[in-house]
Amino acid sequence: MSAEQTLILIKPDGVARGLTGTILSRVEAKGYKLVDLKLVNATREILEAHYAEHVGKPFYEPLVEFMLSGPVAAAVFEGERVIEGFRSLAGTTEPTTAAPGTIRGDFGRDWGLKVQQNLVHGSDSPESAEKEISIWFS
Ligand code: IDP
Ligand code: MG
Repeated sequence: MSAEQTLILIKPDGVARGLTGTILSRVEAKGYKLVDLKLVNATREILEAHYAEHVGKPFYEPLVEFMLSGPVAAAVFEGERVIEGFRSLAGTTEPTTAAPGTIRGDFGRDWGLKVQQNLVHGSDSPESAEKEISIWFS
């Protein structure tokens, strides 16, 4: 059986703020292995597939617009329990209350927008990871 993989995105706020290297470095320093990496200008088609579970929620359209607002760094990392491990490094969804020491807790805040700009995405299950890796790296 091959090692677990996860899809990590550095969202447009993270790339625009010059935090791409800092964020990737935290994931590498934790010990996970970088296996693929690229800068992407997402399309609506990619985002509709990636965020299908959120269609119809009040933040869905603002989320898609935000993700189209600039380049995204997409990465695949690998290692035992990397899905859970990266979500722990990222912190909770709301950056205001995400724990200090996490990526969202250290670098994120609420900007009073309809969507939380929280720097990173990480797959939440092996099924999501497989689907998301094929969406971003097909
Ligand atoms: P996650 O990124 O922590 O897994 P999800 O619930 O999958 O969170 O939501 C996807 C993204 O949508 C979040 O990262 C955040 O940018 C945005 N989002 C989620 N819930 C809300 C909300 O209640 N208000 C505004 N934006 C939200
Ligand atoms: Mg999610």
